[in-house]
Amino acid sequence: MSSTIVQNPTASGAGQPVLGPQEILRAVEGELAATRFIDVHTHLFMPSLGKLGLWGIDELITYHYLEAELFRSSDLKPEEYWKMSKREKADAIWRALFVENAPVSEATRGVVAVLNAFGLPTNGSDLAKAREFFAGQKQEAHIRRVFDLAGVSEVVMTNDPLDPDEAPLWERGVEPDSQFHPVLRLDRILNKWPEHWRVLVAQGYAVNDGATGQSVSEVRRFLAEWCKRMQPIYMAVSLPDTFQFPEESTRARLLAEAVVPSCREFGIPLSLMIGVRYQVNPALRLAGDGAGKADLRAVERLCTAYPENRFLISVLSRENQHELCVYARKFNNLMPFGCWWFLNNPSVVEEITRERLEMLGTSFIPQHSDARVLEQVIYKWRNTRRTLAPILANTYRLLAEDGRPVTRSDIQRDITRLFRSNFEQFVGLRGEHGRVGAA
Ligand code: FIX
Ligand code: ZN
Repeated sequence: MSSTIVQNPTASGAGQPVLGPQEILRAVEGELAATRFIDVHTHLFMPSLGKLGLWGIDELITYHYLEAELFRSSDLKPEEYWKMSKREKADAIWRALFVENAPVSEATRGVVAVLNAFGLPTNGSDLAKAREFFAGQKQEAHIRRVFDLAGVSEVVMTNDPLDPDEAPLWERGVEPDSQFHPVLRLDRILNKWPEHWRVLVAQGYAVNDGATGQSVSEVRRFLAEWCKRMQPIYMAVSLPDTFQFPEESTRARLLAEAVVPSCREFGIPLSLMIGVRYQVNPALRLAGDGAGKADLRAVERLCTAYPENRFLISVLSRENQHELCVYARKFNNLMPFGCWWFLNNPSVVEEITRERLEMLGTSFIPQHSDARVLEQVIYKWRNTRRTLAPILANTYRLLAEDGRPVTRSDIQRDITRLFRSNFEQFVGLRGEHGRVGAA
C-alpha cells in the first residue's frame, strides 16, 4: 500500500491512502465483489408467484439463447424439438452444445459456470448428477443462496397484467418479497392491442378494438388499479426497431394519453427497451426474435415533450449505443441502462461501457441480467464483474495519471452509484442491502 495519504482535508477520501497504479485493479475487484448489485431487469419471479419462476438444470439448458445455438449445431428440426419433453430437449442441447462441441459461447459457458458454482461436474456425458442436485434444493433457501453467489441484493421482475397465468395470482393477492420488485409490463397493451383489448374488457374495462371513445380513460383506470395492486417500481415495454413517436397509431396514443400520464401520477419511470425485430424466425419461438437499428429521435421527442417523466432506456442495436449516450447528455430525465440481450457479450459490453464512462461519467446503469432462469444471475453477474474490473481500473489509472489521486472510497462510492444508487434514486427506491455483510 503506498504511503501517500490524501493531504487535502476536504478532498474526497481525505486521510485515505492514495492507490498506486498496481493497487487500483485489486481495489476495483474488491469493491465490485463487496457491493451487492440491484438487478434492474429480469424475468425472475418471487416465490409467491409459484411456478412462474424458472430454476434448475432443465430450465437452464433449455434457455432460448441455447435453443438458438442448438439449431446451428445439430440436424434437429425445430418442429421435432418442440414435440420433445423438457428433459428430452435439455438432453439434446447438452449433447449437441456441451458434449459434441466445446461450450465456448457466452450462454454455454454460463451454464458451465453455474454447474461449477455448485461443485457439479461440467463435462459429464449426461445431466443425471445435476438433476439430482437441483431436485434436492428447497426453492426459498436456494433463491437466497443463488443471490449470495451472484452478489445481488434484489432483482426487478417483469410482470404482465394480461398474462393468463400471472394476472389471476395478483388479483387473488400475492405475498410481496423485499428481494423481488414488481414492474408493470405493457407489451400486450401497447404492441398487441388488436389481440388483447378483449382481456381488458374481461377484466371490466370499457375499451374497444380502435381504442376510441372512453378507451384511453379506461386504460388509465386499468393502470391505476394495477399500480395499487402491484406497487410496480416502474412501467416497461419493449418496442420494435420501427418504433416512432409521435405517430398515428394506437400505441403512440395510449403511450401519450394513458401510460406517460399514469407514470407521472404514480411518480414512477417508464422503461423503454427499443430495437426488437420480433419473430424474424417464428419456428424458433422465443429464440426467434432479432435486433434492428431504431430511430432514436422518438426518445428525443419523448424526453422533450414530457420533462416531468423519467425514462429508463435500453437499446438493442449496437449502432444505437452512441446516440443513446448523446441523448443522455441532453436529457437528465433519461437513464441509460444495461447491455441488453444480444449485446450481453463481454466484447460488446466492454465497448459500450467504456463509451458510457467517457461520455456520462458514472451517471448510468451499466448492466442488468435479463435472467429468465434463477441461477443465470450467477454467471451473468460474474461476467459483468470480470468484464468491468479492468475497464474501471483503467479509467481510474487515467484519472491518476492526469493528476487526481484515487482512493478506495472513491471507487466504492462510484461502484455503489453504478450498481445501486443511480437506480434507487431514479425509481425512488430506498437503499438498504448495499454491501456484503450489511444488515
Ligand atoms: O423484452 C424483453 O424483456 C427481452 O429481454 C426478452 O423478451 C428476451 O426474450 C430475453 O430474454 C432477452 O434476454
Ligand atoms: Zn427482458
